[in-house]
Amino acid sequence: MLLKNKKILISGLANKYSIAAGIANSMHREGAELAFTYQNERLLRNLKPIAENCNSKILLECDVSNDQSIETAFVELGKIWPNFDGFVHSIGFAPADQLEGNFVDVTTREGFKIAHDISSYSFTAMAKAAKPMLNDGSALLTLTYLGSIKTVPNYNVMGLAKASLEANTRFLAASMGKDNVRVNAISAGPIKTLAASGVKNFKKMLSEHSKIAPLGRTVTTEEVGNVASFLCSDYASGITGEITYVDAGFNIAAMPLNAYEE
Ligand code: NAD
Ligand code: 0WE
Repeated sequence: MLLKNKKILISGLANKYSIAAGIANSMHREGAELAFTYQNERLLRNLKPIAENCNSKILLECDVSNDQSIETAFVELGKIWPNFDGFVHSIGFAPADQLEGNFVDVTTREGFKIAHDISSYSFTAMAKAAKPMLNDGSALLTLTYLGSIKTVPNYNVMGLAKASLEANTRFLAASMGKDNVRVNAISAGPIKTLAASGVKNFKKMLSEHSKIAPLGRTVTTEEVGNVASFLCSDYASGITGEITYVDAGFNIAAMPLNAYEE
C-alpha cells in the first residue's frame, strides 16, 4: 500500500480510457483517498462511475482556462480536505487545426497561446492554488510527451507547450522544495485516449512505436498509473524535478528493432 493515508486530487479524467483513469485505479489500489476535478458537466457522467469505484465522493468542476473556476474548485476542496498530499495534472489541449499540417504554416498566435495556457500554465496555476493546503511530503505530478524534446509529425505547437511544461516541472520543483513538496512529470508513450482519438494517423503512430521501442509494444494507462503511484509515494522522497519516461524504452532507441533484417 504505497499511498496509505495520502489524499490526492486527480484532474483530467474524461473517460475510462484517460491516463488519469489508469492513475486513479492504481492510486486507489495503493490505498490513497482520491478527489477529482472535471472540465465541464458533460464529462461528469463518465467520471462518476470511476470515482465511485475508487470510493470517492469528491467531484469538483475546474476549467483551467478560467482563474475563477480554479479558485472555486480549491476553495470547495478545502472545505472537505483542509490539507492534502498532492495532485495529478493530466490536462493538455491545443485547437485541432494546430495539430495537422506543416508546423510553420499551421501555427497561429492564438493556437500557440491556448496550447501553452491550457497545457503548461495550468500546472503552475493549480500549484499556486494548492500550495497553502499541501502537507509536508506532498507530490505534484504532470503528464508530458516526447514531442517536447524531439520533433513528431503533427504534434506541432503541443511540442512547444510540453517543453514549457517540463521546464515548469523543474521551476516548480525548485520553488516548492523548501516546503518539502516534490514536483515530477511522466513522459508517456502514445496511448489511444480521447485526446488521441481526434489525431490523424494515430494507429500508424502506435504501430511505428512498437517497431522502435525496446519492449516491442506500446504502454498501457495501468503502467503509467503505477509509476504515478510510485512518484507520489514516499518511496520517491528523493526524486523531484524529474521527467520519468514510461514509453517501453522508445526514447532511448535510435533505430527500429528490425533495422538490419534482410
Ligand atoms: P484525455 O482526453 O483522456 O485527457 C485530457 C484531459 O484534459 C481531459 O480530461 C480534458 O477534460 C482535460 N482538459 C482539456 N482542457 C481542459 C480545461 N480547459 N480545463 C480542465 N481540463 C481540461 O487524454 P489523455 O491522453 O489521458 O491526456 C492526459 C495527459 O496526458 C495530457 O496532458 C496529454 O498531453 C498527456 N499525454 C498523452 C499521451 C497519449 O498518447 N494519450 C502521451 C503522453 C502524454
Ligand atoms: O498530448 C497528446 C494529446 C494532445 C492533444 C490532442 C488533441 C486532439 C483533439 C491536444 N489537443 C487536442 N485538441 C483536439 O482538438 N498526446 C501526446 C497524444 C498525441 O497527440 C498527437 C500525437 C500524440 C502522440 C497529435 C499529433 C501527433 C502525435
